[in-house]
Amino acid sequence: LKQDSLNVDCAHLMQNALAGNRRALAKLLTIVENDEADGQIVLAQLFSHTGQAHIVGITGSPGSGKSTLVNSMVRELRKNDVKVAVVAVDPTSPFSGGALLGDRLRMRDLATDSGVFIRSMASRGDPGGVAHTTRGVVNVLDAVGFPIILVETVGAGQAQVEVAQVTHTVVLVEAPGMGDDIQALKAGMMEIADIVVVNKSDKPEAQRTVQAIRSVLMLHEQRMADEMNDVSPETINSHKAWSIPVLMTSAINGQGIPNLLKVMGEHQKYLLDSGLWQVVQRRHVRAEIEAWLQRKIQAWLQTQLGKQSLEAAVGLVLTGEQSPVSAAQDLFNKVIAGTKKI
Ligand SMILES: Nc1nc2c(ncn2[C@@H]2O[C@H](COP(=O)(O)OP(=O)(O)OP(=O)(O)O)[C@@H](O)[C@H]2O)c(=O)[nH]1
Ligand SMILES: [Mg+2]
Repeated sequence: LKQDSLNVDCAHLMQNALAGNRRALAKLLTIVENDEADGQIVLAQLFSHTGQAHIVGITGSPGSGKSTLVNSMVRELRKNDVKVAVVAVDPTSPFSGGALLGDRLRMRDLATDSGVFIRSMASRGDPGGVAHTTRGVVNVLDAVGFPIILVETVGAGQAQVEVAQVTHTVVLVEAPGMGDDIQALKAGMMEIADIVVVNKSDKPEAQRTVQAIRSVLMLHEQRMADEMNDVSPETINSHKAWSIPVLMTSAINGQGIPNLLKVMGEHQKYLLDSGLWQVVQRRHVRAEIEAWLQRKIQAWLQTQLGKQSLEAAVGLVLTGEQSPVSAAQDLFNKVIAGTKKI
């Protein structure tokens, strides 16, 4: 990826985006999302500017109030003059189109605020998963200087869990009533949560939900203790494990939002002080390299194989001469042997 191989338009977009131009930023993100050759060069060139932002995932049960909460958080951050970017990920459900539109309307008065940038992302069956495309978008937003990036998952699905592969801090949002059978918690969401929020605390059952979640959490406290094993002793300044706080918010009237932001800041500080920040960064970079490698190998394999040899193998399987696994092994051997046109 040569520096000068970026076309002139793209280089201008990048300069303008780095200078704070929002339209240029939006166009740049489209290039990165579409994953064309230019997108890869943009990411390569911007990478040295990344690593500054606190990236926070907002995930949890559908309808628990994530979007309302994000809206409320953005307002509070802007009151304190903190710039913030929001990425809404994976609107694949047939309902989320409407939900997203609703989100946009709610955020309408924020659209003219140059300290806020909101981006909705469609999942497009990326072989590297939702996380891969999201990471590209987040990296660009980090590079252009947003100190906080909120990554909101929409509805239920894989994006909920994958958000942890892109973020430093995961906020799991639950709502009263939903917590009674604590489905989300059982489905492993607790494994990725750093902060649990019981939203809609204006509802009377909220306190009971908080209690139910606290008791489930006791069983998961081991997680951070295990994670500490990945950190070399000399980088650990504090051995105190993070104990997952359960907070109450009412996103519709802004209650508990300043406290949530405060606790997010405390989690960031905890990661930095304990050396876990580097562990997380390392994990992100490793996942990113792996995703690119996977994609490049897949593309290379396709050019090596060609459509005909694959179809020929299908034919052999259908006539009973080979099994799928032996056909795959044969193709693999031929590719490895360096056969150009099989
Ligand atoms: N009573 C009450 N209602 C809330 C609160 N926060 C959100 N809601 C309502 O809950 C509903 C769902 O809110 P959303 O913010 O769209 O929830 P979401 O989690 O983003 O939903 P999906 O994106 O579809 O998963 C809306 O009708 C909100 O007005 C709250 O604090 N209290
Ligand atoms: Mg939403």
